[in-house]
Formats: sequence, C-alpha cells, structure tokens
Amino acid sequence: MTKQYKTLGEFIIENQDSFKYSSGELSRLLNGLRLAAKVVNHEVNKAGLVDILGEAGDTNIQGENQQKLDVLANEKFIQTLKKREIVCGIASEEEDDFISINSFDNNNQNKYVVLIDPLDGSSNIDVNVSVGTIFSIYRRVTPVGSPVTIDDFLQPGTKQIAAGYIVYGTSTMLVYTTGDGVNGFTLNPALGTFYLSHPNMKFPETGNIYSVNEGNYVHFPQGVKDYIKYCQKEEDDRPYTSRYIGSLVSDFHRNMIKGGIYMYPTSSKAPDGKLRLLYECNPMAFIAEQADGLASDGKQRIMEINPKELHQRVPFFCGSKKMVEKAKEFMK
Ligand code: P6P
Repeated sequence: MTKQYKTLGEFIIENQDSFKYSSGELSRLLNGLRLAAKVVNHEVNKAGLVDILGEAGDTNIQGENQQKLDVLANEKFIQTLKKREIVCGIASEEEDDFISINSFDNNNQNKYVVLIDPLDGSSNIDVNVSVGTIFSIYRRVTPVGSPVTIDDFLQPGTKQIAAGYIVYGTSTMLVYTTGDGVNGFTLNPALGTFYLSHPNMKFPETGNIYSVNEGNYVHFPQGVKDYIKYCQKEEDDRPYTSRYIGSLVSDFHRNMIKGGIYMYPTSSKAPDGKLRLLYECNPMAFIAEQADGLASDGKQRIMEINPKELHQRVPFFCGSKKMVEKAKEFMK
C-alpha cells in the first residue's frame, strides 16, 4: 500500500481556517500560482525541444537579455493571476512598472498584491540547469476599490502574508509559507498534482556548505573575503564545501535541506549587490526565517529594510542561523 500523501489543494483548504486573513481569497491566490507553476513547468521541461530557447531579442529593466522562457513565464503568471480576480496589482522582475488590475466583476474588492520573479536563474535556461519562480504576497495598504499605488508594493518584508518558490529541478517542487512554518510539495508530472513531500521544513542550525560566486572574490569587501577564507580553513568542522549553481532558488533549497549559507555580497562591480529586495530577497527571507534560518544584508534583517523603489537591489546573506551570524561577525 503506497503512502497516501496530502495534495497541495487539500493542504491549502485544511489550513485556510488557521490563516487569520483568509476569506478563501488567499487559497484561490495560491491555487492560481499552483496552476501557473504547472504550465511553466511544462514549458521549462520541453524547452530544449521547442524553439523557445535563446533570447527574445529584448532586454528587461535590469538591462539583462530576456530569454523567451522569461517572457513566457512572466505572461503565464500574470495571465493566471489576472483571470482569477484575486489580486489588485502585480509587480514583476520582467515589468518596468507595476500592473494595476481592475476587476469589474467584484467591483475591485481584491485586496492582495503579488510581486514575482517569474523565472529566476534564467542564464541557466539554455544549459539545462535548474531555474525557479519566486513570489511574495502582501495585503494592499491603499483603500480597497481604488487603483493600487506604488505604496502597495514598497512594503517591508515583515508585512508579507505569504511567500514561496517553485524550483524546476530534477523534480519540480513548490515550497511556501503563510507565516506558520514552511512546507514543500513535489509535482507528480503524470498526474499534474503537487503532493506534500517535505512537511515543516527547517534549516539545520549550522552546515558545511557555502554558496557564493568566488569569481568575484577580488571585488568583495574585506570582511566577506575573510569569511570565505574562514570557510576554507583546515580547522574544527572546516573546510566547508563550496556549492554554487548560479540559481538562487536551487542553492537556497539545497542549503535549507542540508545546511548552508548563500551569499550575494556587494562588490566594486555591484555596489548594492545583484539580488532584488522585493521579489527575491524578501520572499526567500520570509521562508528562511520561518524555517529557523536567517536573512541579512550583512548589517540588518532583510525583512526590516524599508523599500525605496521597485527594483531595488540589496546584498544578501541567507541560510543556517549560526553560519549567517558568523559571516556577520566577519563583516562588522
Ligand atoms: P552571478 C540569477 O540570475 C540570479 O539572480 C540568482 O538566481 C543567482 O544566484 C545569481 O543571480 C547568479 O549571479 O553573478 O553569480 O552569475
């Protein structure tokens, strides 16, 4: 008798009552993300077969060449969320400005905004390495019924009501939190159903994996250089193992399961770091903290940063509690 795992749909329904905001809207929103994840997963998995590889010939606000799959994933998530009459606004890495959604059916009563990186790690697409989607959900702060403003998006991470990621890896997983722990669901592609495979995920308090692009070493601040040398030193539980996939979602996911730290520091090449606060660092920080890990910009808690603009970048140190604390000691 195979063990009967709970599906994501069942899990959402079972937990919606325990969620203080829920009027079923959050459940519908999470179900919308679940559907879009399956559609994007299907496209990602057949990417090598269909002529959607390579660049869409366009660049996004980050000045990065947009891959066709970036564009497709962005469109799928936006369409799905728009169609479901659940959110009043969306911000995306692939959109210069936020999108205001006026839902006439329910007279604009939608109260959630979603910020999304539709396909993170996109430089890995053409070389068949894991990529991911990251999402962050807030309640709007401007009056329900009026068009959203930038204020609805520039909220500190502590105001998130849900956050999650989908990792399109050797298997496809959806991992999310609504502030009551972190749960991971694995897609059974034959059935198109996500099953609860990783209940109550937690970062090990410490670990022996450090993830950073050491090609930037010479450009890092001295404290970061000192911490990297600490990781490599033959002493106590070290040297640690260096693992860097070039895809935040995959590095984060592995480190949460095995224990480790992910770092994208400032450097002389990227004075504010590379990762974006609103739709990469804040959602991953919410998940990290809910899994007893930490997420810092090197000085302060990521989720306490007051955002100034939509595509703001911040330095990012995230993972096992004791490893992030040790890294911060070196950066003092
Ligand atoms: P680099 C992908 O573009 C991304 O945003 C993260 O997923 C990844 O960890 C990082 O950038 C890789 O950046 O500069 O090391 O190639």
